[in-house]
Amino acid sequence: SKPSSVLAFDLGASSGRAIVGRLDSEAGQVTIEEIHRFPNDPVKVGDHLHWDILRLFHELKQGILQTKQLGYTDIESLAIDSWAVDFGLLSQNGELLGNPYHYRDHQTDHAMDKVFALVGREKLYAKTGLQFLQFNSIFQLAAIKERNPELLERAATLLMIPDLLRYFLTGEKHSEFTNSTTTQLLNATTKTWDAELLEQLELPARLLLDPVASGTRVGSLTEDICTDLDVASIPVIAVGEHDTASAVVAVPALDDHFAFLSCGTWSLLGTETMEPVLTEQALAWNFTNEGGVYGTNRLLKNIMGLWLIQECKRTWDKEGKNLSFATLVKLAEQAKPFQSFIDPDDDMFLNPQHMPKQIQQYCRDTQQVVPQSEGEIARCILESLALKYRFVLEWTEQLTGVTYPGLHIVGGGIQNELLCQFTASATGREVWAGPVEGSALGNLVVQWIALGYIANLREARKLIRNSFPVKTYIPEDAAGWQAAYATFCQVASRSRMK
Ligand code: LFR
Repeated sequence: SKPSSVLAFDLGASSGRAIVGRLDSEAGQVTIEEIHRFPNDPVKVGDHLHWDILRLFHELKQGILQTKQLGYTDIESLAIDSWAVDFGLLSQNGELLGNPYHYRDHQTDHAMDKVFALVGREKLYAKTGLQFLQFNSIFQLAAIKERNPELLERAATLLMIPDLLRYFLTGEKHSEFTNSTTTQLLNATTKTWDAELLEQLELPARLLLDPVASGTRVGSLTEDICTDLDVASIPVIAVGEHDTASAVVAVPALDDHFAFLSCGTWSLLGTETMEPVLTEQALAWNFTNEGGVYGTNRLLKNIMGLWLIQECKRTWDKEGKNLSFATLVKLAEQAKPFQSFIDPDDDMFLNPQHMPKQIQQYCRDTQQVVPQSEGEIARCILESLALKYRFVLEWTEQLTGVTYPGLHIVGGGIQNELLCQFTASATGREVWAGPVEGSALGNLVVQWIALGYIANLREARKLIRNSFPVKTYIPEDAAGWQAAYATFCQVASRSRMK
């Protein structure tokens, strides 16, 4: 039988890409080709930070066009995944009301406490199982309700970012399940919108559509788009539209129990379970339970991730330094080890004006050596991330009672080999790095499951394992990293490790 081709759009917080996957079922092999890559620059206007959603839609159409121009005329379906929690609001007649807010917008800086006063922290966790992050959709909605109530009054429908783009492509409105779980409005037990919660927060229930399961066909390209791009209509599938859900689909694990790190702008570290873990300990450690595809649950914590270094680079670029990521990593490698550490997840790093100064401030506040050069700052970030990975990995083990012999890392972050090596050394375990296109691959294989080419999740992971390289990193300098970990924990507890 001839190979099957499908198209994945994977949108990250700094760039997006269109990737065609080809599945040769007989050979048990997948190959991928990147068709189109585009920046995703947020736009600040007035006091607020927004996504440039119409530009993203334009880029999706460019991706479809490129696919055709490269000679792929046999695309069987397409699907979108993106970061979570953000959404657009539609009017009664289906038009977009305003530009979606960026989850790093400061409108939610004080929103959590107000919601806790109305609902209660424990109650909210018991219902939703979601970690408290100030940007969860629930807090964004509470902030909008307070600041800009007319917007909510006019809104008829809420669609998460991939739901919204999919609606622009197909004209159909659907909420996809995995991404719905990141709103903190979905009940983790019943898997339906929590009516009581909506009532307590006086949020209109009409906004929310019953979630469809990941792996459902949800329309096809509109006639208008087909005419415009001169392509035949393509079926559209709702995959695990939360990029982290798709990334974990692509973890090439053969075991039922495994630890993963999805490494990109964010670092998401945890494990897959069959049920949400809603214990007191999970609440105290602020672990999340996010919905996965095919009945799976992701027990994990968000770690600030490569954002720290991306933001430093952006600041240095503005100052005219123009250092590539590769150069920064090289400078970090040459810098002196174990000088100073940060807790990557301190609130002060969520969206500061000037990341390098913010990191120096943290070191000053905690009476450490203050890193000066770009290399010293980059080293401080990478070592601190690796140490935080150990911390969260050990908490994950305590919650599940499972010992993980190694850590799978997927996503663009594995291109940073220094970080992979630091992670192996800090955790004292093997690191298995690959594949690099985690989310896009997870997106592709769920399309093939939906189309009937792959039997299930387990088979999909086997296929990925057979098709893409995995690089192993072995721990080094156990004593040095053990001492560093002790210092890191001390420093971070001084600033209330989160
Ligand atoms: C990763 C991610 C995380 C989510 C954060 C914000 O790209 O989707 O899972 O917590 O972005 O949406």
